[in-house]
Amino acid sequence: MEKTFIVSNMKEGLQRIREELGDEAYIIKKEILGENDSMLQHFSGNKIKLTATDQSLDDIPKIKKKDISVNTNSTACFEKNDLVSNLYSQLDDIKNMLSCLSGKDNKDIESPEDVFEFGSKDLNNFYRRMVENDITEILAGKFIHGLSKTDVNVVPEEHLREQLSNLINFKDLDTEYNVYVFTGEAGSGKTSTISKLAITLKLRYNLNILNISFDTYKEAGFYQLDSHCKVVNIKSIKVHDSDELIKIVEENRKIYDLIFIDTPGFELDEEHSTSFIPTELKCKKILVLDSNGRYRELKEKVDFFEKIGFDGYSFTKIDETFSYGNIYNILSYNNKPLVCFAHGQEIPASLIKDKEKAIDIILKGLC
Ligand SMILES: Nc1nc2c(ncn2[C@@H]2O[C@H](COP(=O)(O)OP(=O)(O)O)[C@@H](O)[C@H]2O)c(=O)[nH]1
Ligand SMILES: [Mg+2]
Repeated sequence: MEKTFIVSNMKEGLQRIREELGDEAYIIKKEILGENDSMLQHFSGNKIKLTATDQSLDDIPKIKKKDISVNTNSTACFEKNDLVSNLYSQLDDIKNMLSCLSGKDNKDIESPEDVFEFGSKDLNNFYRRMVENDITEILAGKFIHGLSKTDVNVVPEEHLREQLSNLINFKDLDTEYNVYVFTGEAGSGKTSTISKLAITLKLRYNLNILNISFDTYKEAGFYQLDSHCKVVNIKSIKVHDSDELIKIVEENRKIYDLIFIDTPGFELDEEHSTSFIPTELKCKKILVLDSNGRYRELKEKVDFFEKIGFDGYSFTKIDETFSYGNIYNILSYNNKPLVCFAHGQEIPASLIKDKEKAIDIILKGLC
């Protein structure tokens, strides 16, 4: 038999149910009478409507056994089960309320699994690995979407290798344009990179290289450059202002295969830094970026040096970074190529000038 009771509280309800339906009775429905059911009203003494039955458990399809595995002899447990299910429904209300407040319908919030649940498990896992290695969710998502659109048999690592291959261009630097300015923040590794690069190219291709130090802030910068490079007969000279720089470059442009120009370490808050390299100087500019740091910070640096304009990146301190994803993020940010990178303090050994080796190192850090 099923019966409805209108009571003031659960204690009264349980007592009446036991009296009328016996000790084996169960509550199958509970409603708080009044306005909408809210937590506040639950505790404010509104009337409660209880529907109970003395049928056996197996005959009650709506109620899961585990939810009401106690009988009315145990009043405390009876109330607890009821309260728990009530709390769950209150939690649902709160969740809905919060999503309304945030202006989003729950259904619109997609987790990575939802986005790619139509793809393979491998793709999902690869996406996660990319994100765990600090590749932005947007770029990782684009990558996986691109992959799922192309060929189902493409291995994600290979696709990433191909993409990196398009983002890295080490060749340009060796030949075509022969005046290179290295710019970047103080301590990013400009002077070390020039030393490594000049010595490597001299030893590997016997190129005729001139270094010009335009580091008017740090006297030691010139000696740092000169002391390493003179060992392999690379000349380094120091200039003191833009006019002298332009004069020396023009005098030597045709004599040397390559001219590398070292600059002072700019600070991002120094607006004058952006006009430091004379615009009339025909050169290519390499932004030297310390690969440590968060993507947002790196992007800020890139935006700052974009005011001067630059043609490619040299990442340094790869040996100290845990965040290889940022290299991918930055290279994808404005599609400027990576022209070389350094993974240690050793001069010249820690410079990577071999494209495949560079890709191997980045992939290893990412996958
Ligand atoms: N671990 C590590 N240290 C580096 C790397 N490149 C440069 N450094 C160190 O970073 C510091 C600043 O380098 P420096 O070339 O003087 O930077 P600059 O101020 O931009 O010219 C020095 O102590 C370098 O030895 C690198 O790839 N890895
Ligand atoms: Mg320096």
